[in-house]
Amino acid sequence: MRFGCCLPGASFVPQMNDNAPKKEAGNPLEELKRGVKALFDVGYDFVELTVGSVANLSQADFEDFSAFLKKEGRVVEVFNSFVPPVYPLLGDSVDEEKIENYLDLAVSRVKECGGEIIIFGSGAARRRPEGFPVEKGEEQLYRFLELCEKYAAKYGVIVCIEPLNSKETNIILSVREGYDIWKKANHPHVWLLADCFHMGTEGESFDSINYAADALKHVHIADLNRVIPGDPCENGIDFAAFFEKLREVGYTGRVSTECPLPNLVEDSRRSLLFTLEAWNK
Ligand code: LER
Ligand code: MN
Repeated sequence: MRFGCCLPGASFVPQMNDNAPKKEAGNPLEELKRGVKALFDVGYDFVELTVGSVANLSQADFEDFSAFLKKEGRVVEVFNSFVPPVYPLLGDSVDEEKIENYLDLAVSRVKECGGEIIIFGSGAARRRPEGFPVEKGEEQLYRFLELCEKYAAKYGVIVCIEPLNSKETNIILSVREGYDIWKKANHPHVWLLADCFHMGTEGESFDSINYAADALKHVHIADLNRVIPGDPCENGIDFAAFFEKLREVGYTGRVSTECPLPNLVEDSRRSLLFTLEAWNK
């Protein structure tokens, strides 16, 4: 098992902003470098960034970031928040040409950073507009998964479908549903993620991990309300039970903490220590 941490900054709840680095965060490039270095220094095995944090950089800034990774001897293995809300994937305003241009740039940059996995949560982009026909929305979703396959295969990465919760979007709200869609889509570069925060928020049983085991390629962890694992949380997630499930199905992939971390070093370290202890119990 390898433990990682999502670098907060650009939002991990895509509908909260347009996936662009926040102005008040200072220079986004320098923030990014500082954040990546800090998480590795804390002791994480890998770091997870938003796709936007590299896709939104100017070409010069992106080259600077790539050079920084090389100099540090680091790669960024996982990227989340694949598609910002400016590229709706369902509904009447889907613009496939724009989506493809974005995917080509975004996936190529992910690959250049050493990325192996891209997480397709993107709750706002994949939301079915109110009143839009369900079947048509489904068709568009499967069409988007075809595009995922096309660009993931082109650059040699995989895309994981992320089941979310009903506050964030209105399709793929359980690991079971994600698994069924994964199976039907049947693309060699498209897989599945389980996020215990969304499962807990929707009241989905961890038994779904058994159901979806053969599709799982990534895991996110946070307690309810995105509380840091191990911090006080009323009626929160039973991480021991969640990890037991992962162990039971033989999951040996990556697990990322995905929480707001106002004190990056301190907060991320606390999560890592708790997680290691819970896993090794
Ligand atoms: C959003 O709630 C989330 O869990 C992220 O991983 C989205 O990509
Ligand atoms: Mn997640």
